[in-house]
Amino acid sequence: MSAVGQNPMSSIRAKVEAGERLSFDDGLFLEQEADLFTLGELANLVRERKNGNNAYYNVNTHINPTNVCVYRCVFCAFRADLKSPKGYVMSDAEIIERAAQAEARGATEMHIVGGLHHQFPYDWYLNVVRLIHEASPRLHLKAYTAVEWDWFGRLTGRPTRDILAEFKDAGLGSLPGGGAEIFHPEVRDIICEHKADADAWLRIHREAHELGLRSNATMLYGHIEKPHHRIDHLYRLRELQDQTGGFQTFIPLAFHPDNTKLGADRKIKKASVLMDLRTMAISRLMLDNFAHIKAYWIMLGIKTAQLALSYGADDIDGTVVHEKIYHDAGSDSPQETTVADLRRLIEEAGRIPVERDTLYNEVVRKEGEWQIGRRLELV
Ligand code: V47
Ligand code: SF4
Repeated sequence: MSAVGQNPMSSIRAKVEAGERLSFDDGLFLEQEADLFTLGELANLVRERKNGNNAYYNVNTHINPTNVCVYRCVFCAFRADLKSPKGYVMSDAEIIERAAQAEARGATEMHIVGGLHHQFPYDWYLNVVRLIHEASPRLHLKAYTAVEWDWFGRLTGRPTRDILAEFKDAGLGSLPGGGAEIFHPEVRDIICEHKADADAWLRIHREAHELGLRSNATMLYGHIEKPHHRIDHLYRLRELQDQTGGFQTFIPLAFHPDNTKLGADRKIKKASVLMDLRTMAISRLMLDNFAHIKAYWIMLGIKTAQLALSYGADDIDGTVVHEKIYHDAGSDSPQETTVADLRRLIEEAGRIPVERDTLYNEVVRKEGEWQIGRRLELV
């Protein structure tokens, strides 16, 4: 019983029903004591309050121009050393061809992330965005994580704000949420010690928001982190969102241990479905100022993504195509799916499928063409 004699769960329920904010201790209580059904019930209440019965998807594609990376994050199965036979670099022609294929398939978005190559100058990364934007101007370019922006700053000695502005002029549309991992240094210093720290990640997203660029946020869970690290992570994101309002979607990412040093050294198994659903629900409850929570089907698998639509999630990401990060780390979900399958997945879960663009405008399709429709309200 709490100091005022009320069971913590009753007080949390009352706060959620009244639309009041949960505290750090409420979050810890949910992590440690709440049962899955209660978490699901409360998260679903918030999910339906913010997004009704809609479940969003998009038609997109991923491109990872290189996997060669100076960093050695121990959870990453995607990266390659400079001289490794696994390393690759896409040519300009391959990049343009990939964008043309995406356009031909009716994609509205290209998600661009990759390694930080030991030898490539700043202009190489800028050129990727320029090339794609000039060849396929209708594609929204959601490009480079805060870790990459931080690297561009280290390469050039320039402020990241100026770099973001230069990329925006070259065709950058928004920032993906990767690279956040776990902010708390007790964990970050072990799993990715050299790359952008929490302050740099948050500062870069703030700068992007101030320049009018929207962004996403992620959290990598199911490895060495403890409940208080996850709540601390959500808390820091909520604080920044209070100040800028620039985040669109939060995506909890389950650690996939295959072919990773972290998985091998600590003998970590992939998170259970229960852990996936609990994390989804707690994220929905703590991030009261985020409009959307994404159940990334490539990472969760289709069955768990369907369930997650009743545990706080309102978005399942897109058709994807050419996914590497999760497949290198053992994901057994397909690399791509069709719009018909995505819509069926959503309908089977009892939700209404709505195609969105990256910025949450409805996409209207007619006779093989697409147009931007009404703005899907952000709450
Ligand atoms: O930053 C890397 C994670 C992220 C592993 O913004 C791993 O819409 C689990 O951020 N197991 C990149 N996770 C992916 C990402 C993302 C994905 C989909 C949509 C959006 C969006 C963003 O993947 C990395 C890292 O946190 N990651 N390796 C692994 N073995
Ligand atoms: Fe490099 Fe990103 Fe992999 Fe870290 S997670 S090793 S920064 S590719």
